[in-house]
Amino acid sequence: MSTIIDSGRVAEHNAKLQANLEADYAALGGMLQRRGVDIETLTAQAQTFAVALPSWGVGTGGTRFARFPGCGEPRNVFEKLDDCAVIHQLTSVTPGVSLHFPWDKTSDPVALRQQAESHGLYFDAVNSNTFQDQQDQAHSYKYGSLTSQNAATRAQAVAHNIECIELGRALGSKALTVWVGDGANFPGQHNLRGALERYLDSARGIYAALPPDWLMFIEHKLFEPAFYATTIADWGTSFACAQNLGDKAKCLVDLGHHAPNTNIEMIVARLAQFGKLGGFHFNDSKYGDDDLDSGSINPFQLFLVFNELADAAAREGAAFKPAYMLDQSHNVTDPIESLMNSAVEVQRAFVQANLVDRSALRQHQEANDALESAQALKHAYRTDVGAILAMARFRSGGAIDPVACYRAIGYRARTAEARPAKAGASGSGIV
Ligand code: LRH
Ligand code: MN
Repeated sequence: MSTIIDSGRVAEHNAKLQANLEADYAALGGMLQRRGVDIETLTAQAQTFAVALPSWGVGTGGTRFARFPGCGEPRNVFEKLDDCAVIHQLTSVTPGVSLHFPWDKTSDPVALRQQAESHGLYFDAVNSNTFQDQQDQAHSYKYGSLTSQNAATRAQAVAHNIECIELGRALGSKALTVWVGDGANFPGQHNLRGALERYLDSARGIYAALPPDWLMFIEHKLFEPAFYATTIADWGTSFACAQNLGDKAKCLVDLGHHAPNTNIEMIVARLAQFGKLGGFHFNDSKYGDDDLDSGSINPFQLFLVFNELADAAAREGAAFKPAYMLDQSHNVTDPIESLMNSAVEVQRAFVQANLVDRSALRQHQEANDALESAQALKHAYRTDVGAILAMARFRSGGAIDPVACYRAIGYRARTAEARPAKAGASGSGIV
């Protein structure tokens, strides 16, 4: 496997931190042993964890107001892949990359696949885009795509999704994520049932084009860009559509796509119970779809989501494999640093959830001992598993401290040299 960063520099970095890591690891191991927990089991589990990177997240993001690009921005999908390779090399938990079309469209998918494989990367779910009009597009999506009143516009949107499947097949992907911003800004603008009927009719066209071993992820979102009614606004609508379409249709939960204070972990439990939990877009938010770094605002919620995933895995075993992906916008940080940190925060929630004593929890629940039930979760959540995450990285060839190693190596300065900024690169929005 070829690496973007000289692995000798990573070893140099680790050599300075190894002794402290082993001391912290031994101390944590001792403490967990007294709790009847074998630290090696948790570390081995941590080494199996993987969360995919959003190709659109390695460039600086923005809002409708402005985007302030950083230096060394990736200018095409090949450079985005290089940055993803750096993140995986240092964290060892991000082998998958989720592409977005047409932003990542390439005339040479074979070369792209070879580059990915040369860095030990693979392509996770691909994303279609019928929320923007492309240069030479025949029909505008201003009034919707899969739900458009105009049959030719719907057909165009279905054709785009089928093209995404073809591109994904060439890259080895096995799933298509369909998020549409379709909706209304005024009461009365849409016949609400009619819009969903048109959505389902179009989605059946996409579903019919899925290869036998592919999945289609329906991503719900409460609002934005529509601000009165969004056609696929919540998990209930997404679930009903996935049920209606068939076994290859599943629901994707983007943590930022819910009203404030929504009990997202309960949505996860429900979708898992009915076999329709396809995957996640992890991020964090305070108000709307803020796309902030995972675990940066409400890490306890992230833990509670993974607690439900651990419960489902305990029930369904290895067959339970939702797709884990990040979907974030990095407006004020180095995207590579934010993605490394976020991947580790998601892995942290996974390990903490595996630390929950499920049999004790069940006993407390069956005894209606609300306090001890809550404490059983808090006990795991309050455990600092940092040494397990660092040891998992170290043993998998990653960096003990990815951000410190990345800064010491000066990769960003290198890309700033190699990738002169594109004129007029500012502007707004993502990518
Ligand atoms: C919509 C969304 C969707 C992507 C886009 C980049 O808000 O979460 O997953 O297509 O962000
Ligand atoms: Mn998303």
